[in-house]
Amino acid sequence: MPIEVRGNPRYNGHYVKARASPVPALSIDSWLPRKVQTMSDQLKELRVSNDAMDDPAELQRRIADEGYLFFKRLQNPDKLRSLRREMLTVMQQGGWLVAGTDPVDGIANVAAQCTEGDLSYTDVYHEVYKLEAFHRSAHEPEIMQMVEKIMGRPIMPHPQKIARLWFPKYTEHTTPIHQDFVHFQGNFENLTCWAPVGDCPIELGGLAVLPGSHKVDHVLDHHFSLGAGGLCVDTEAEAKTHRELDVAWHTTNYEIGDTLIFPALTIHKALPNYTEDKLRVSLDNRYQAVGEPIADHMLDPHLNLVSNLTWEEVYRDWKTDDMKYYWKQYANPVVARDKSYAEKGFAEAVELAKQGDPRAHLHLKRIVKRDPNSPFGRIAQQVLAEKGVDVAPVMA
Ligand SMILES: O=C(O)CCC(=O)C(=O)O
Ligand SMILES: [Fe+2]
Repeated sequence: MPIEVRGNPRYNGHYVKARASPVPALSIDSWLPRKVQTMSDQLKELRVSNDAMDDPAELQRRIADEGYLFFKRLQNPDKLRSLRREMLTVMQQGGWLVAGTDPVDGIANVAAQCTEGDLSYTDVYHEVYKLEAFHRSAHEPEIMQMVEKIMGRPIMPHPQKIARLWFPKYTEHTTPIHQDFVHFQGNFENLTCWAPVGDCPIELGGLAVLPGSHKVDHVLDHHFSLGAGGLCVDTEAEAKTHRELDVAWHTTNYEIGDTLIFPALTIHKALPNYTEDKLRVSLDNRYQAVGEPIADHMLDPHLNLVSNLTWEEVYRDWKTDDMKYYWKQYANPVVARDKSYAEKGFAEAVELAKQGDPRAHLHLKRIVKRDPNSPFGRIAQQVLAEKGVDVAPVMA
């Protein structure tokens, strides 16, 4: 089978080999590239911590040492299955699934491909975002209790919940290597809980972490990336000075209910969705100790700057009130978002676009399409015009 390396490895943040399809069901071993060149090319199994579930001291020791905790079936598979049906039904109504298929199978209409930053993504995502069950899922006792054991003090979920709805055969938009702090901020102790809503074998593109990478103990340089979030760490370059980064990526064939928990400095990425036609659906929510600072944007619905969405719109059809504005009962200091990470990424995209980089062109086109009159949108229009790049269509 031919193997090709896609894109500019310095900026795409994956260093993965695109595979010819169809992709068979894979074990971790069979996913190893034919020629293993560096540790970063290897995939190993996540350590399962179910044995320590009732031992907070051991949980705290492990996460301090390894930078993540992984639990099999931490969450109730039946509740997640029902959430999956609700979410995918909305996606089918939005035209993202092949008409007439069972929504739970998540069979993507590949022609509808889009990602975060596209208006067509938020058109459907924000309908999913209105589901009461989606928000409630982040507050289930099994997660809340686990996060509280790990943090050792009262916690709260961030108001901004996140789902990722990732199309197949769209691998250059895969979430690149990053630390969550650049996106969510607040404080380094915040925890991310990532969980697929449905089984997520490796070829569907689950999350992978670099164990121990949080020990770099600071926010690494992030660069422009076309992938979700738009920012990526060059781990190969960083590993020259940070030996703790010269380790293998750890991931697994996730099953429904499995949950990965990690702090804001742990380096992680998603694997590409190499399936023929399956949407990957997952949740990533953040938790913080009550009383710690929270960045202002985490009080808003996700991607509300791409398309305006208010909590009132989110709540419109909810059957209960107990979860509405729940965070207002906590006195967490609110801090302004540090926009420097996003600004640096944009400046790099502009430089690359001037050099003719097609990924940067695509990124700038997206910005122009969604917000032509914003400061970034105006610069993007100017750079694309100088390069003679047609702003439409956005899709490559
Ligand atoms: O699911 C993804 O693709 C990205 C998730 C992520 O980066 C996170 O959970 O922090
Ligand atoms: Fe992340």
